[in-house]
Amino acid sequence: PSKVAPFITFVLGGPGSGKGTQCAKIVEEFGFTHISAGDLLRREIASNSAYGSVILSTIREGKIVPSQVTVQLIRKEMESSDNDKFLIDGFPRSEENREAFEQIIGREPNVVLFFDCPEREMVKRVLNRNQGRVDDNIDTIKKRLEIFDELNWPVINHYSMTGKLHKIDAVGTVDDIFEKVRPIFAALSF
Ligand code: UP5
Ligand code: MG
Repeated sequence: PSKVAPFITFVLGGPGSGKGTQCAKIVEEFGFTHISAGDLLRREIASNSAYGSVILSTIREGKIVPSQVTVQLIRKEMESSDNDKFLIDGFPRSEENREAFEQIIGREPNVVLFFDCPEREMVKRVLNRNQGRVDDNIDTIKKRLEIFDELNWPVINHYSMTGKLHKIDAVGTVDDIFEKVRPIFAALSF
Protein backbone atom coordinates (compact mmCIF):
# COMPACT_ATOMS: atom_id res chain seq x y z
CA PRO A 1 0.00 0.00 0.00
CA SER A 2 0.97 3.55 -0.71
CA LYS A 3 2.75 5.45 2.05
CA VAL A 4 1.59 8.91 1.02
CA ALA A 5 -1.60 10.25 2.59
CA PRO A 6 -4.47 9.21 0.35
CA PHE A 7 -6.74 11.67 -1.43
CA ILE A 8 -10.21 11.21 0.04
CA THR A 9 -13.49 12.28 -1.58
CA PHE A 10 -16.79 11.87 0.25
CA VAL A 11 -19.79 11.49 -2.05
CA LEU A 12 -23.05 12.63 -0.47
CA GLY A 13 -26.65 12.86 -1.65
CA GLY A 14 -30.04 11.39 -0.86
CA PRO A 15 -31.22 7.90 -1.83
CA GLY A 16 -31.24 7.61 -5.62
CA SER A 17 -29.53 10.96 -6.19
CA GLY A 18 -27.02 9.20 -8.48
CA LYS A 19 -23.98 8.78 -6.21
CA GLY A 20 -23.09 5.29 -7.42
CA THR A 21 -23.69 6.15 -11.08
CA GLN A 22 -21.44 9.22 -10.99
CA CYS A 23 -18.77 7.40 -8.97
CA ALA A 24 -18.48 4.82 -11.77
CA LYS A 25 -17.76 7.64 -14.22
CA ILE A 26 -15.21 9.29 -11.93
CA VAL A 27 -13.43 5.92 -11.56
CA GLU A 28 -13.29 5.54 -15.34
CA GLU A 29 -11.89 8.97 -16.04
CA PHE A 30 -9.78 9.73 -12.97
CA GLY A 31 -8.69 6.34 -11.63
CA PHE A 32 -10.22 6.52 -8.17
CA THR A 33 -11.11 3.45 -6.13
CA HIS A 34 -14.84 3.44 -5.40
CA ILE A 35 -15.81 2.45 -1.87
CA SER A 36 -19.60 2.38 -1.46
CA ALA A 37 -20.43 2.14 2.24
CA GLY A 38 -23.82 0.64 1.37
CA ASP A 39 -22.17 -2.01 -0.83
CA LEU A 40 -19.74 -2.92 1.98
CA LEU A 41 -22.66 -3.33 4.38
CA ARG A 42 -24.63 -5.43 1.86
CA ARG A 43 -21.52 -7.58 1.42
CA GLU A 44 -21.42 -8.16 5.19
CA ILE A 45 -25.06 -9.31 5.09
CA ALA A 46 -24.34 -11.67 2.20
CA SER A 47 -21.29 -13.17 3.93
CA ASN A 48 -23.22 -14.02 7.10
CA SER A 49 -20.77 -12.08 9.23
CA ALA A 50 -21.34 -11.44 12.93
CA TYR A 51 -23.00 -8.10 12.23
CA GLY A 52 -25.01 -9.30 9.23
CA SER A 53 -28.40 -9.57 10.88
CA VAL A 54 -28.11 -6.22 12.69
CA ILE A 55 -27.06 -4.56 9.42
CA LEU A 56 -29.95 -6.14 7.52
CA SER A 57 -32.59 -4.95 9.97
CA THR A 58 -31.04 -1.47 10.07
CA ILE A 59 -31.05 -1.15 6.28
CA ARG A 60 -34.64 -2.46 6.11
CA GLU A 61 -35.67 0.34 8.45
CA GLY A 62 -33.68 2.92 6.51
CA LYS A 63 -31.65 3.70 9.63
CA ILE A 64 -27.90 4.18 10.07
CA VAL A 65 -25.61 1.30 11.00
CA PRO A 66 -23.34 2.01 14.03
CA SER A 67 -20.40 4.15 12.96
CA GLN A 68 -17.78 1.77 14.32
CA VAL A 69 -19.00 -1.01 12.04
CA THR A 70 -19.05 1.10 8.89
CA VAL A 71 -15.77 2.88 9.53
CA GLN A 72 -13.92 -0.38 10.18
CA LEU A 73 -15.21 -1.78 6.88
CA ILE A 74 -14.08 1.38 5.06
CA ARG A 75 -10.70 1.26 6.80
CA LYS A 76 -10.07 -2.34 5.76
CA GLU A 77 -11.01 -1.51 2.19
CA MET A 78 -8.65 1.48 2.07
CA GLU A 79 -5.80 -0.46 3.66
CA SER A 80 -6.07 -3.36 1.26
CA SER A 81 -5.91 -1.07 -1.78
CA ASP A 82 -2.77 0.04 -3.60
CA ASN A 83 -4.53 3.15 -4.79
CA ASP A 84 -4.12 6.51 -3.09
CA LYS A 85 -7.37 8.07 -4.38
CA PHE A 86 -10.69 7.06 -2.89
CA LEU A 87 -14.34 7.88 -3.46
CA ILE A 88 -16.26 7.10 -0.31
CA ASP A 89 -19.86 6.87 -1.48
CA GLY A 90 -22.85 7.27 0.85
CA PHE A 91 -20.77 8.12 3.93
CA PRO A 92 -20.77 9.99 6.33
CA ARG A 93 -24.54 10.07 6.81
CA SER A 94 -24.52 11.83 10.18
CA GLU A 95 -22.27 14.05 12.28
CA GLU A 96 -21.56 11.00 14.42
CA ASN A 97 -20.42 9.06 11.31
CA ARG A 98 -18.21 11.97 10.34
CA GLU A 99 -16.59 12.24 13.78
CA ALA A 100 -15.99 8.47 13.94
CA PHE A 101 -14.18 8.55 10.60
CA GLU A 102 -11.98 11.43 11.72
CA GLN A 103 -11.14 9.62 14.95
CA ILE A 104 -10.54 6.15 13.57
CA ILE A 105 -8.92 7.04 10.23
CA GLY A 106 -7.33 10.22 11.51
CA ARG A 107 -8.12 12.08 8.31
CA GLU A 108 -10.55 14.55 6.84
CA PRO A 109 -11.75 14.40 3.25
CA ASN A 110 -9.98 16.53 0.65
CA VAL A 111 -13.15 17.07 -1.37
CA VAL A 112 -16.87 16.51 -0.70
CA LEU A 113 -19.42 16.13 -3.50
CA PHE A 114 -23.10 16.63 -2.80
CA PHE A 115 -25.62 15.53 -5.42
CA ASP A 116 -28.61 17.77 -4.88
CA CYS A 117 -31.78 16.12 -6.20
CA PRO A 118 -35.49 16.79 -5.56
CA GLU A 119 -37.29 14.14 -3.52
CA ARG A 120 -39.77 13.27 -6.23
CA GLU A 121 -36.96 12.49 -8.67
CA MET A 122 -35.07 10.39 -6.09
CA VAL A 123 -38.16 8.33 -5.31
CA LYS A 124 -38.83 7.74 -9.00
CA ARG A 125 -35.24 6.58 -9.64
CA VAL A 126 -35.13 4.24 -6.66
CA LEU A 127 -38.48 2.64 -7.49
CA ASN A 128 -37.33 2.13 -11.10
CA ARG A 129 -34.02 0.54 -10.15
CA ASN A 130 -35.32 -2.98 -9.76
CA GLN A 131 -32.16 -4.67 -8.50
CA GLY A 132 -33.78 -6.46 -5.60
CA ARG A 133 -32.50 -4.20 -2.82
CA VAL A 134 -34.42 -4.81 0.42
CA ASP A 135 -34.72 -1.04 0.93
CA ASP A 136 -36.11 -0.15 -2.51
CA ASN A 137 -39.78 -0.15 -1.53
CA ILE A 138 -41.93 2.89 -0.90
CA ASP A 139 -42.11 2.47 2.89
CA THR A 140 -38.35 2.16 3.35
CA ILE A 141 -37.68 4.96 0.85
CA LYS A 142 -39.81 7.33 2.94
CA LYS A 143 -37.78 6.41 6.01
CA ARG A 144 -34.47 6.81 4.13
CA LEU A 145 -35.57 10.29 3.06
CA GLU A 146 -36.57 11.22 6.62
CA ILE A 147 -33.25 10.06 8.05
CA PHE A 148 -31.39 11.85 5.28
CA ASP A 149 -33.22 15.10 6.04
CA GLU A 150 -32.66 14.82 9.74
CA LEU A 151 -29.04 13.65 9.89
CA ASN A 152 -27.26 14.38 6.60
CA TRP A 153 -27.91 18.13 6.39
CA PRO A 154 -25.67 18.93 9.37
CA VAL A 155 -22.84 17.06 7.60
CA ILE A 156 -23.46 18.96 4.35
CA ASN A 157 -23.54 22.25 6.24
CA HIS A 158 -20.30 21.38 8.01
CA TYR A 159 -18.44 20.83 4.74
CA SER A 160 -20.05 23.88 3.22
CA MET A 161 -18.60 25.97 6.03
CA THR A 162 -15.14 24.43 5.71
CA GLY A 163 -15.14 25.20 1.97
CA LYS A 164 -14.82 21.57 0.85
CA LEU A 165 -18.32 21.12 -0.50
CA HIS A 166 -19.14 20.96 -4.20
CA LYS A 167 -22.90 21.05 -4.60
CA ILE A 168 -24.02 19.59 -7.90
CA ASP A 169 -27.50 19.87 -9.39
CA ALA A 170 -28.31 16.17 -9.90
CA VAL A 171 -31.23 16.61 -12.30
CA GLY A 172 -30.58 15.84 -15.96
CA THR A 173 -28.98 13.00 -17.86
CA VAL A 174 -26.09 11.04 -16.38
CA ASP A 175 -23.76 12.70 -18.90
CA ASP A 176 -25.08 16.21 -18.18
CA ILE A 177 -24.36 15.70 -14.52
CA PHE A 178 -20.90 14.29 -15.15
CA GLU A 179 -20.07 17.44 -17.14
CA LYS A 180 -20.46 19.30 -13.84
CA VAL A 181 -18.40 16.75 -11.93
CA ARG A 182 -15.47 16.48 -14.34
CA PRO A 183 -14.04 20.00 -13.85
CA ILE A 184 -13.79 19.46 -10.09
CA PHE A 185 -11.32 16.61 -10.60
CA ALA A 186 -9.72 17.95 -13.78
CA ALA A 187 -8.65 20.98 -11.76
CA LEU A 188 -6.78 18.69 -9.37
CA SER A 189 -4.59 17.42 -12.25
CA PHE A 190 -4.97 13.69 -11.68
N1 UP5 B 1 -30.00 7.09 -12.29
C1 UP5 B 1 -28.80 7.57 -11.86
N2 UP5 B 1 -28.56 8.79 -12.38
C2 UP5 B 1 -29.64 9.10 -13.14
C3 UP5 B 1 -29.99 10.24 -13.93
N3 UP5 B 1 -29.19 11.29 -14.05
N4 UP5 B 1 -31.19 10.24 -14.56
C4 UP5 B 1 -32.03 9.16 -14.44
N5 UP5 B 1 -31.75 8.05 -13.73
C5 UP5 B 1 -30.57 8.02 -13.08
O1 UP5 B 1 -28.98 5.78 -8.98
C6 UP5 B 1 -30.26 5.33 -8.59
C7 UP5 B 1 -31.05 4.88 -9.83
O2 UP5 B 1 -31.24 6.01 -10.67
C8 UP5 B 1 -30.30 3.85 -10.69
O3 UP5 B 1 -31.22 2.95 -11.22
C9 UP5 B 1 -29.62 4.69 -11.77
O4 UP5 B 1 -29.44 3.98 -12.96
C10 UP5 B 1 -30.62 5.83 -11.94
P1 UP5 B 1 -27.69 5.44 -8.09
O5 UP5 B 1 -26.50 5.94 -8.83
O6 UP5 B 1 -27.74 4.03 -7.68
O7 UP5 B 1 -27.99 6.41 -6.85
P2 UP5 B 1 -27.40 6.38 -5.36
O8 UP5 B 1 -27.34 7.81 -4.93
O9 UP5 B 1 -26.16 5.58 -5.33
O10 UP5 B 1 -28.62 5.67 -4.64
P3 UP5 B 1 -28.63 4.60 -3.44
O11 UP5 B 1 -30.00 4.07 -3.40
O12 UP5 B 1 -27.49 3.68 -3.53
O13 UP5 B 1 -28.40 5.63 -2.23
P4 UP5 B 1 -28.56 5.35 -0.71
O14 UP5 B 1 -27.77 6.43 -0.08
O15 UP5 B 1 -29.97 5.26 -0.31
O16 UP5 B 1 -27.98 3.89 -0.54
P5 UP5 B 1 -26.65 3.31 0.12
O17 UP5 B 1 -26.33 2.06 -0.55
O18 UP5 B 1 -25.63 4.36 0.21
O19 UP5 B 1 -27.16 2.99 1.59
C11 UP5 B 1 -28.18 2.04 1.79
C12 UP5 B 1 -28.48 1.90 3.27
O20 UP5 B 1 -27.34 1.38 3.93
C13 UP5 B 1 -28.80 3.19 4.01
O21 UP5 B 1 -30.17 3.56 3.90
C14 UP5 B 1 -28.43 2.81 5.44
O22 UP5 B 1 -29.44 2.04 6.02
C15 UP5 B 1 -27.21 1.93 5.22
N6 UP5 B 1 -25.94 2.68 5.32
C16 UP5 B 1 -25.46 2.99 6.60
O23 UP5 B 1 -26.10 2.66 7.59
N7 UP5 B 1 -24.27 3.64 6.71
C17 UP5 B 1 -23.54 4.03 5.63
O24 UP5 B 1 -22.47 4.63 5.81
C18 UP5 B 1 -24.02 3.71 4.34
C19 UP5 B 1 -25.23 3.05 4.22
MG1 MG C 1 -25.58 3.85 -4.24
